[in-house]
Amino acid sequence: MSPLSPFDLSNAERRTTKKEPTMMHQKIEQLKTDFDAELESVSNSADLETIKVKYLGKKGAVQDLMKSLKEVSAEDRPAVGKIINDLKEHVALRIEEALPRLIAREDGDRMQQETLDITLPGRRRHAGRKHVINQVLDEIIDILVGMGFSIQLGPDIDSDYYNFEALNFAADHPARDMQDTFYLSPDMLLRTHTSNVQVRAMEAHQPPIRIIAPGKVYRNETITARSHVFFQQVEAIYIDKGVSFADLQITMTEFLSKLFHAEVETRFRPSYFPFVEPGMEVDLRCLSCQGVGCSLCKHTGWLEVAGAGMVHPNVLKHAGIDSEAYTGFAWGMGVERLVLLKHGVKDIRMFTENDLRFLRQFTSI
Ligand code: 2NL
Repeated sequence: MSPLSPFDLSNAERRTTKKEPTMMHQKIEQLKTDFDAELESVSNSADLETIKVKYLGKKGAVQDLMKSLKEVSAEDRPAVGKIINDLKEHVALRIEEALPRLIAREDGDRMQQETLDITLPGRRRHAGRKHVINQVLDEIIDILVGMGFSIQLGPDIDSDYYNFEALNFAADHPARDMQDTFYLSPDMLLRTHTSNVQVRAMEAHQPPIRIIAPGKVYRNETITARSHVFFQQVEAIYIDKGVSFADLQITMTEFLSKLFHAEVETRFRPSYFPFVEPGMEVDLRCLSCQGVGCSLCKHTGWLEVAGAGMVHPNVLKHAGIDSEAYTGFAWGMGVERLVLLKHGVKDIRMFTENDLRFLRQFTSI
């Protein structure tokens, strides 16, 4: 483009009103210097955003320059326009570079202040599960309910009458002794078996009666690997016309086969309990050695699993049931003992020590 002629008045006139390119250059240069200085001192991403708006916004400094471009002579306009565009690009690029740097610094600052270390690996939450005693107890209940028994519950604290008297315990029976029973008062005690539940059931209903009484029982004994001061018991009672000892044997054997998922062999050994006549200890052919002899069965070939017998006529009479018309069988078994056998646990104390390493070995069913 030819330089303006001094004689071209209209052009000369225009020149006086138009901005000098050098003036624009200076202005652009100044803006760039200001921007660089401001960017240098910016310390957070919020301030950076303010700067961005100030320079690149619709009403920002760069846009102002663009607007004033129309005051530059047509011949200088493209060159000046390019410089403004270069400035715009420079500003945009520097802001783009600065942003991740500032964010990283802010994150770093926050990490310094945080007492919570989010880089630590998470802690696994363990879902609770049923205690192994309750797992087996529930299995026992399911089997017996399936065989026609219904569940009955009663008090842990009961009177001498329901725990002993109604069950044909002689006044001087050793189980009444302070050594075996936790007395709360001369008449009240912690039940030593769940037979107190059965007594109430017999008082309340005439036969046929076919119930099980699961629950905690308490005995004042020395705590060892095989006995504890409290344990879970499941008692069963079946009273009707013509209930026989054979019914007891077959019901018990069927129940144990279901519990141990095998065809078990049982043995009924005469024993004494005041509330039954005859009384029996029920043995199970050793699950571990099948009777050959091992440490589990102490080389006897048999495992003791329950006490049982035919309900004593005195017990029936006490509860108001005609002992001439009706007979019944009953049994009582300790749940812990069955769990020892089912899972090969060596020490009954493990069940109440709440050692999660022990308890977690038994997955819920
Ligand atoms: C044992 C022995 C047994 C019973 C419990 C019973 C209940 C009533 C009448 C007659 Cl109401 N008998 N229960 C019978 C024999 C044995 O338990 O050593 N259990 C852990």
